[in-house]
Amino acid sequence: MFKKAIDLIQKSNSIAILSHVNPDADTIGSMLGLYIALKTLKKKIYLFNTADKIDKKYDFLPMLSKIKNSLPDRYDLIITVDCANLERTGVNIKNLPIINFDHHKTNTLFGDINIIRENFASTSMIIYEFIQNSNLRISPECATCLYAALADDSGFFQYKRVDKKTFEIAKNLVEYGAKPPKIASFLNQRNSLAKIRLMQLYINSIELKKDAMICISKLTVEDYEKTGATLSDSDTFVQIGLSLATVKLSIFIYEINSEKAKFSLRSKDNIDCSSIALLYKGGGHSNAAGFTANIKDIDDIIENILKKVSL
Ligand SMILES: [Mn+2]
Repeated sequence: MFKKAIDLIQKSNSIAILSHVNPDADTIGSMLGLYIALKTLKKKIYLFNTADKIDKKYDFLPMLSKIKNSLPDRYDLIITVDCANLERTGVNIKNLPIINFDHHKTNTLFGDINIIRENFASTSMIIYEFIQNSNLRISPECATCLYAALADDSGFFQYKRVDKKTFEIAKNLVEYGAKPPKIASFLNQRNSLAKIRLMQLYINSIELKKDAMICISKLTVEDYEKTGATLSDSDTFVQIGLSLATVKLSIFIYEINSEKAKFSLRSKDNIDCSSIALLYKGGGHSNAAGFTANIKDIDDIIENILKKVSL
């Protein structure tokens, strides 16, 4: 598969690399790491994300300014990174070959070449293996992007899929020049007061259900407005609920506008979040998944999840 992918890349003149909507460190870091490695092939490469502006949190990643929210009219190959389905790219794609690099359990195998590793803690680990197998070089800049993606997507080496291989790749990326303390500090120690104030509202909203095994929390549009925090400021709040000793499933619902809300799910042990998310046209991993719903349906959905989930 790696060989087929690099052959297809070699044959193409211009390539669009697509990352997912509401970008996280894995999709951004994988895209930039791949870009930096492929740059030596002297192809025309476009980097795309739907966001108007990428979160400041990622401003330490090399080449971040190359990511645009528009694409040229023509390019002859698409590469997606960390996208479980094509809709996640936010791009309407017709009749172009696609290479799909991803680690989501719910990946729909939409590519012509699908390189999926469900057991990997990040998509950037797949990009690392691809670069190594394609005889491309991993520069310190590339290593920084791939390491940041790996550290962030694995919850800094905490989540379920972290294993020997995760550390092997992390170790190699450090040898190639990634600096773990610096990257951790860039990602985790630059919070705004607005974010901490929003966190306070998140914590206040917590309700425990089913013998305190399910944590439900909510933030409204108004909560974001009055604190001045952004949607991405609340990206990791769902983990706070999950950190409670008794909680096995943390459900965080946040309004993204006056009509729609996002459900973010995190679980411990064998509770499968992705199967819940799939019921509502979402997706994800077994311990981390999400979906979008109408605000008016929130209560019904919560009731339904409480009824269905077995703990
Ligand atoms: Mn990922």
